[in-house]
Order: sequence, then C-alpha cells, then structure tokens
Amino acid sequence: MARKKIALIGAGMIGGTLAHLAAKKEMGDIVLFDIAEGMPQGKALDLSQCGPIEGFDASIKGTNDYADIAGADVVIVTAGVPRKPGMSRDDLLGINLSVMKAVGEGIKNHAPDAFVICITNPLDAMVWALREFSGLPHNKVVGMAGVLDSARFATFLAWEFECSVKDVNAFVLGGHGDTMVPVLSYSTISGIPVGDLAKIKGVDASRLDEIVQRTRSGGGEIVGLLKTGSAYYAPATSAIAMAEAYLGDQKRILPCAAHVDGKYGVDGLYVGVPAVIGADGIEDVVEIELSDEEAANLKVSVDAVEELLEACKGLDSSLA
Ligand code: A3D
Repeated sequence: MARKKIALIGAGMIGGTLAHLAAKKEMGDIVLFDIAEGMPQGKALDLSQCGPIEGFDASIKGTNDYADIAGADVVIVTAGVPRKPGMSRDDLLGINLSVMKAVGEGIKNHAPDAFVICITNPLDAMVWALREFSGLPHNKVVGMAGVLDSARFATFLAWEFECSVKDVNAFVLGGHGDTMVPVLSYSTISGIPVGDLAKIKGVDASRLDEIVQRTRSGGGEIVGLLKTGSAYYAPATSAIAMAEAYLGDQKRILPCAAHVDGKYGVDGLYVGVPAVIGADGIEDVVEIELSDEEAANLKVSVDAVEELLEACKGLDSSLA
C-alpha cells in the first residue's frame, strides 16, 4: 500500500514542527511548501537527517512548486504571518487573506481531494476564506484552534488541581480569539466535573475565572514572552491529532473550527464546536446544551467571527 502524503503549506515555525512530528510518527511522506526560496528545501534536508537517528521512514521534500502537493491526503496550512507583541490576531486579516487566496487556488488545482486543516490566523475567518477560495466541500476543510485552546485550559487546570494532565478533559467553544468560551460545566478531571472538584479542593470561583481568563489570552501570553512570533509546538501537535483522526478514521470528537449550519443558532459560519473527525472529514457537529450565560458568551464569539467575515468580503470582492 502506498504511503499517505501530507502537504504542509507554510514551512515556518509551525510548518517545520509539523513536518518533524509527522515524520516521527511515520504518518506518510511529507511535502513542505513555502514561497521563501531555499528555506523549505533546507528544512526538509535537515529533518530528513533526523531519520537515521530517530528511526523513521518518511520522505521529506521541500518545494516552492504547488505541483509537488498533488495527491496529498492531508494538507495543513500555516502560510501567512504570525502575531508580534501588541498585535491582535485580527490585525493579520488583510495580509493573510491574500495568502489564503493563493493557497486556496493551489489546493483547488493540485490536491482537491485532501482533508485541509487551516491554522493561519485570524483562524475562524481564514478557514472560511480558504474554503471559499479552494471550493472544497465544507466537510473537508476545518480550522485548528479548539484542540489547542482546550489543551491550554487543561494544562492550567492540571497545575491548579495538582493532577496529571492525562486526567483532564477541558472544553472550549467559540471563535479562536479573546471571545472564546472555555466551558467549565463540560470540563472534567477523571470524570469529576471541575466545579465539584473545586468545592472538594477549596478552589474558589474567582480562581477558576482567572484560569478561564488565562486560557482566553493563552496565545498572547506566549507572544509576549517570545517577542518574535507566536506559539508553535502545541499548535503543531494539535493539528497532528486532527490529521491522525482523519487518516485513522478515528471518529474522535475534537473541538475545532467546523462549518456550522443550523446548529448553535449559527448559519453557515466556521466556529469552534465539538466535531466528529473520521474518514469523511468533519462527519458531524455535536450540539451540546449550554447554560444561558454560556449561550450568550458563544453569541458574542460568533458575532465577532461574523464581523471578521464582513471585513474579508470588503477586502476581496470575490467573497461577497
Ligand atoms: P511563520 O514562522 O512566520 O511561518 C509562516 C510561513 O508562511 C513563512 O515561512 C512564510 O514564508 C510562509 N508564507 C507566507 N506567505 C505564503 C504564501 N503565500 N504561500 C506559502 N507560504 C507563505 O509563522 P508560524 O508558523 O509561527 O505561524 C503560522 C500561522 O499560524 C500564523 O498566521 C499564526 O498566527 C498562526 N497560528 C495559529 C494558531 C491557532 O491556534 C489557530 C496558533 C499559533 C499560530
């Protein structure tokens, strides 16, 4: 059986980390595409030379030619620019929208059967635009954000409760931005609702609020420390989990920016929801019951995504 093919569009910090993880896990052969000349080729050579030490069989090719992504099973998109300190994700809109146009056309022409995972920010708007530009079916284009946001939430909860991160199942809904909605009522530690464990352990509500707030600004905290760019290890790991769910038909329920049409009161938008990922891509969106407060918070988040889409339409008339 031929190996799977993983195409990575954008060979920067996340792209390089994705290539390393995919190779280590022997997920398939890897194509690392970027517009920067020499850089993807150099990274591919460097990463190939990890093979003898780490013991993986995977071909890793760096390229500036979209023809090399032909036949890809999975495409992961990180092309564009990341945030610098003082920037919001939304500040990236104009420049990354034009990048999505080029990438969408590249995918449409060379890998129209792939499962496409977008990471480029501002995520919920960019995944929508990438789907529009590529013309792929909605179930084959998804955004990575919720897996990362819930991993951040889980990390902070594990630190607070001094327990293993393996036992934490943390839940985040909504857009990938300051309006995201970490949902405590659906977050558990070894099956115990976080609110119940907080009572047992004497963790008060204001401390839980601080953890929710730290999760919301978790990306910005890292940007402030790095100073030259944004997080890349955990974003790459998150997208790899989604790619594995697709390639292995795992039917995992993962929080991701999926196309929502009818559920959660949302009509035709990409927004963070629990979604089933299997061999058909996004196979279902799971609609959970929310408290009035959670539903109101989700509405704020959805409104923020809608505002960004309007801005995209203003910038590119083909989207209107
Ligand atoms: P970086 O290391 O700058 O890599 C981006 C790469 O894209 C660079 O190598 C560029 O040369 C390349 N590029 C630019 N334009 C094009 C183009 N038209 N075609 C192909 N390649 C191009 O950034 P990064 O890897 O740190 O981050 C990539 C993106 O992910 C940014 O938009 C970040 O904001 C975003 N990001 C999202 C999350 C989410 O959770 C959604 C988390 C972290 C970063």
